[in-house]
Amino acid sequence: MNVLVLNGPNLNMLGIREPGIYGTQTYDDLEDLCHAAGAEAGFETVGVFQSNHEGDLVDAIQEARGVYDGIVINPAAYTHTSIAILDALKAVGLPAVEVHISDVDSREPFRQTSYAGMACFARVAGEGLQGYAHAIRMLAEHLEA
Ligand code: CA2
Repeated sequence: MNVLVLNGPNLNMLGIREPGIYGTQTYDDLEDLCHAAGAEAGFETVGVFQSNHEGDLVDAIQEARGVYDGIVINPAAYTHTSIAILDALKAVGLPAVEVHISDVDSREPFRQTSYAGMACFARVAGEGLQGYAHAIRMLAEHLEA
């Protein structure tokens, strides 16, 4: 089993700004956490990719087909705007889990619409970086069922 973890715009700034919302750990810490959680959950390959560009995320989703068994995705701000990412997730048809570091439902109203979430079988939000480990475990359980 192979999992791809995708991260959207500005998540490379983790640990640098807004620690009150996103914590003090860095993007490198997040990559390490995903590799460890993926191995622990039984994934052979854990791909981790971040981009600030919508099209690059769409490309990564398309290229996951035939390579990965599922996707964990934090589209960041594109969560709330990107029909292109929703369409790409639907097009590849891979099981996907949406993850957010913050509790998006308790923030501004514009964060309460999730297009990408419409193509995901589960969502984890408000658990900080550990939410990625939770999402990876959920994907593993889904694939094993
Ligand atoms: O809570 C999440 O994971 C979000 O996906 C993060 C996005 C935000 O637009 C979503 O509504 C919720 C923002 C990511 C920006 O990350 C930063 C990290 C450190 C400093 C500044 C931004």
